[in-house]
Amino acid sequence: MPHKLVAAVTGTIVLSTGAPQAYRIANAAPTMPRVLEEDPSVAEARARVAIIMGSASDWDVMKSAEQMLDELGIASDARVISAHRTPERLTRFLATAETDGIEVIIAGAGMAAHLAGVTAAHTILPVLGVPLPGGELRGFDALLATVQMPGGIPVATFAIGKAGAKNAALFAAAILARSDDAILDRLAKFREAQSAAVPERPPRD
Ligand code: AIR
Repeated sequence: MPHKLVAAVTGTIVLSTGAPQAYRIANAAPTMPRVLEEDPSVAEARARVAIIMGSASDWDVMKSAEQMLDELGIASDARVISAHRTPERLTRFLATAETDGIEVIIAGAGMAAHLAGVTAAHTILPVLGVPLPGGELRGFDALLATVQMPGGIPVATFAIGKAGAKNAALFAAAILARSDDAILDRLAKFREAQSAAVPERPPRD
């Protein structure tokens, strides 16, 4: 059954840093083209999910999280924050994240990936860790660094790379959907569309 497009909007939000950030709500059906139109009425919308990553070089993978959240109509805020190279930026961000309206943090890093763990140490917001294939070990190092948290400070750890970034976004949506029926509805539609897009039989030449 074909899926209806859900109307989409775009606008601008000002985050706590004062930096304007693009804000999009797209259709929930992933196979459908997006419909975007200006709607100043959403200008007050604030990011509910933060996407942080250890390096700008991680963006090619971590943008999969932003894209998935966009498809589900969830505003997000993406930042480069390194637990090692910019530790003060991390503590500054975490000091106000919750009061700024952030409800879930997705943290992606490669190599000695301490970002998700250190983030979880500073907040009781749910932290979703995405190990990234940035180094010689192609993400196995980051996977172990992210998943092997000592008891008491949890990080929900996802697959290495783009699949992990996408699933972290879906998991963030599932968390928000517990208290947001609109997101619950879009998540259900996403699952439906995903199932409908799987062919019954393999392609033959
Ligand atoms: N990284 C940056 N600071 C701490 C860590 N673990 C990670 C980044 C990236 C990798 O180191 O998340 O995946 C390589 O970063 P770069 O900037 O050298 O490309």
